[in-house]
Amino acid sequence: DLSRISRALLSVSDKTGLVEFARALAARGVTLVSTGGTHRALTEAGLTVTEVSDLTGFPEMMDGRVKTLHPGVHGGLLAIRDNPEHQAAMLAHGIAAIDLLVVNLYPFEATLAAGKPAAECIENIDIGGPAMIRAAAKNHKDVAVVVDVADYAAVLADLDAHDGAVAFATRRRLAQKAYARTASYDAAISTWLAGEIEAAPETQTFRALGGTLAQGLRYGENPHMKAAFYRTAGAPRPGVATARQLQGKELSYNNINDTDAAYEAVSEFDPARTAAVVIVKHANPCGVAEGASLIEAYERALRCDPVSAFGGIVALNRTLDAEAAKKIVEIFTEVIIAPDATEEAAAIVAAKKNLRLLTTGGVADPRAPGQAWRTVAGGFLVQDRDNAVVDDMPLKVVTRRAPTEAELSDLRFAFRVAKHVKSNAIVYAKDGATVGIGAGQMSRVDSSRIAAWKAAEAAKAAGLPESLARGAVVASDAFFPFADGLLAAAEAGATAVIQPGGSMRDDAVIQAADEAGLAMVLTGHRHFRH
Ligand code: 93A
Repeated sequence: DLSRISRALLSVSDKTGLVEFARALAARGVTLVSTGGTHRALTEAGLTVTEVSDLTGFPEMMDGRVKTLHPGVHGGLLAIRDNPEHQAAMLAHGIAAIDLLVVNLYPFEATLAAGKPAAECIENIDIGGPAMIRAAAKNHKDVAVVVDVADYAAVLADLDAHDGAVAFATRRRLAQKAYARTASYDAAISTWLAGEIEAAPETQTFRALGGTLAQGLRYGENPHMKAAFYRTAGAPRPGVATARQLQGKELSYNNINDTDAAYEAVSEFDPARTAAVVIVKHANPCGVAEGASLIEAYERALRCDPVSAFGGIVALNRTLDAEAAKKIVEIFTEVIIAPDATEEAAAIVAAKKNLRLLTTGGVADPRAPGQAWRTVAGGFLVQDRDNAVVDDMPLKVVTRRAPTEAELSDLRFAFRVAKHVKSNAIVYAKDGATVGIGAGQMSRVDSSRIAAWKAAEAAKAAGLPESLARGAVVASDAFFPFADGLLAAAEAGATAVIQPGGSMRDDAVIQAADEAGLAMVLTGHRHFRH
């Protein structure tokens, strides 16, 4: 798997570390070949270097636009070393094998960033460099390609460790990096050109993220913002991007965002175990419940916050049936999304012309790996999707009183929901239904108070004398930094608590729980959602 490096072609715009690297290669018996400016830098440093025109039989021409684009170079990079026909072709045409390619590209991105005129940006689009990089990377079985100054030292170390060869594992890693470089280089050029021709947003910024246009949108979060909906490549995940819209108005930007939140949340509930419904408003659940049937789950989810549910998104984890459909269409709803819908249910929904009905073919696996992106000014963040599931977490009882079986089941339910509520998230639950949700507050104690207040409001709306928080359990998406949030829950009537733990003041929080007679379990996992 080892091939000795005997000839290297160096062609670099960024000449940082070049002379030292070339000198180290020469000292190891490597013959050096290079292009105009690189050649000059090396000979000035006293090194012996062949000019690339000696390989091609052509001078560099057209302001350097054509210097390495020639079989004398590409044949040397692409020939398969143990292929007799390739060897014969090299011999017949006087092509010399190139074992190591060192290229960094014309500084297109830097030229653009410096605000240079278009003609200068164009001149800085490298053609020969990427062509060589891609050729060498394709032939990484025999050739090593270096596109980053930062890799010089590692390549030298590899040469020394392998008797003048670069190990296959290194060559493959370098090839991967090489294609990443040419891909990002072309993406930068394409994004720039899109901006130059004032393209629609769908061809501008978003292209760089990779994906195919699913739908142009009337507007974004607000009417003055243009927007588009993209589907990403890779294994399709049942959800809003892959769903079939059976009827209703065109989805809006906010609909898609909220429907995604709702379906990702309802996918936490295994349809083989229970029916479940999530009602979402503004990307937060305002009611979540399990039930023996979808209609039961829907009615219990609705009871949590019937006011907010108006104009909401309803996600179900089983085939929408007629009974549930009849109940859902009683109030104004924007979107219904489910794995499937019976014909009868679809007919009931059809009576509401605008109501969108989406079917996905199945629920998504909450444990599936994946990535989540979001933009920041001048960049974007990438992270793993939160695929931690409470059922997989060993729960640690930290209070004198352990939760009862019923409490434990509700604690898991509440934490499952809290994962899908914007932080700071506080979720009250009882008998597999949320009864009060506090979302998106800047202080945890405020979320606690809001959740408790919502539970009292829900009781009033249902004509019940006592807050729904009484006898419920409570989940917190992150640890309680102080005892106050926990005490607010106890005051509201909660009997058990689930939270990640890990606060400096865990001891004080546990003591407060004990004093209030609460049972508390720690998950060791945090579910921030910002
Ligand atoms: O203008 S090019 O696209 N045409 C070429 O044939 C070519 N070959 C190498 N640019 C080309 N290069 C690039 O020249 C390399 O990618 C490198 O960035 C630069 C090095 O030129 P010099 O050695 O003259 O400084």
